[in-house]
Amino acid sequence: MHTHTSLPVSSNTQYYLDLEDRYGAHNYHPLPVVLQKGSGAYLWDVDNKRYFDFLSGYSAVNQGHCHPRIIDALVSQASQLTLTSRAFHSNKLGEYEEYITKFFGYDKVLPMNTGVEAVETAIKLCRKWAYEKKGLPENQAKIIVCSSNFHGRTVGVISFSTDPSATRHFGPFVPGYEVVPFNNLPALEKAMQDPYTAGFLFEPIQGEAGVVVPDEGYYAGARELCNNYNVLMIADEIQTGLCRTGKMLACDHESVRPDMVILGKALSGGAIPISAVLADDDVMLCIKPGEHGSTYGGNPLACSVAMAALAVLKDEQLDSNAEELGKYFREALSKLNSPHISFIRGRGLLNAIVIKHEHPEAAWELCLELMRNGLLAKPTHGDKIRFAPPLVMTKEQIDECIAIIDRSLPVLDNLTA
Ligand code: IF1
Repeated sequence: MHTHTSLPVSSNTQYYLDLEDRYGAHNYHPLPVVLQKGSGAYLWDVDNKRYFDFLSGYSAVNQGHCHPRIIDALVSQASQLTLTSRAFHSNKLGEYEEYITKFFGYDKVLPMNTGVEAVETAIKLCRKWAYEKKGLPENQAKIIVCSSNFHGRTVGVISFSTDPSATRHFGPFVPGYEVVPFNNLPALEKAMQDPYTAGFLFEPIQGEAGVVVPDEGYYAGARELCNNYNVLMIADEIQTGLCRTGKMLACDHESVRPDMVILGKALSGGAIPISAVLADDDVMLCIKPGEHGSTYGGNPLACSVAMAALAVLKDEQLDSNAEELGKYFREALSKLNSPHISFIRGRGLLNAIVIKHEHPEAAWELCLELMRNGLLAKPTHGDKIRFAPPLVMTKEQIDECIAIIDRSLPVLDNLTA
C-alpha cells in the first residue's frame, strides 16, 4: 500500500478528497487530483489546471475526452429513447448489430455493458459450445488462461486470477480453469492435451501486468493450436482493441482471427459503459432465448454511442496514428537515457516504463511529480508506469509530454529509500 506522500493540495481539491474519503468505499488509491473537465488529450482539475491524460480512462477514451461526434450521438439519442429492455425491439439495436458485425467481420454480436460482463458472457458461450457442439461431458469444460491475467473483478473472473490482491478473502471460486504462462506456446500446447479443453482466453498484451508484449508469432501459434485441438480462441481486446496498439485489434498485428473477440472501454469512447462479444453463428447460436441477458445490454443509447465511437476510430485513422506516435514516443523516451528507466515497452500507444530505483514508492513519487508538471499517469504493480494517452494526440503534444517526463525524472535523483 502506498504511504500517503505529503503533497500540498488546494483547499478546493481537499474538499472533494474529504467527501470521497468520508462517504465512498476505499477501493482505490487515486492520485490526489480532482478533475472536472475533459477534451481531447486534456483534463482540467477543479482549480482549472490543465493536464495531459496519459491513462485515457484505462484506454476507454481512445477517441479523446468528450469527442464531439460521440457526445452528439449521446445527447440526441438520450432525448429520444434510452432504454427499452430486450423484452421489446428498438430501432437502434439491429442497425448497431449490423454495423459492428460488418465492422469486425463476424456473424453476430452479443451486447453487454461492462468489460467483465462481456468476459463472463464469452466464458458462458465457450462452455455452452463445449457441451453442445464439442460434446464434452457436463461440468467438465476447461478454459486455459494466462498467469498475470486481468479480465475483470467479478467472483467468476477473479476465480482464475493469479494476483493475490485480486483474490484474497474473496473465495470460494469457480472451477474449470487451467493457468499457463503467457507467451509460451509449448506450455499452451501441453495444457491442450486435456481433452476437456474448451477455450483459450488471453489478453493480446497484458495491460495490468505492466504492458507485457508477447513474441512475434504468439497469436499465430495460439491460433494454430486452437485449430488443431478444436479449442475456441478467445481474445480479450477490451484494453488492447479499438486502435490502442496501432491496429484495429491487437490480433491484427499477426492477421489472426480469434473465434471470439471481447470489446469494451473505447467501444463507447468513455461516454457510457458498453461492451460486446463477437462470434460466428456456430458459437453464438449455442445460447438460446432466455438463457443469457442484461437489463441494459444493447440499449438504444449504447447502440447510437457505439456506432459513433467506432466511426471516429475509422474516419480519424486512429490505428495508424497510434502506430506512428507510439514508435515516436518510445524512441523519444529512450533518447532521454534516464538512469531511472530500466524498460520501455509497448505497442502503438499502449506503453509502459519500468522504474529502476531502490525506493519502493519511486514510481508513485514520479507520478506525483508528473502530475505537478501537468501529466497524469499511474503506476501499475509497483514499479511500472503505464503511458496510454488518447489516440488523438499530435506529434507536438507528444513532444510536450516527453519534455514533461524529462523534467520530472530528476525527482528520483535524490529520493532515498
Ligand atoms: C480496475 C487496466 C486493469 C481489462 C481487460 C477486462 C476488463 C479490464 C483486459 C474488465 C478492465 C480496468 C479495470 C480497472 C483498471 C483497469 C485495468 F489494465 F485497464 F488498467 F485493472 F487491468 N479485460 N481494466 O483491462 O472491464 O469490467 O472494468 O469494464 O478494475 O481497477 P471492466
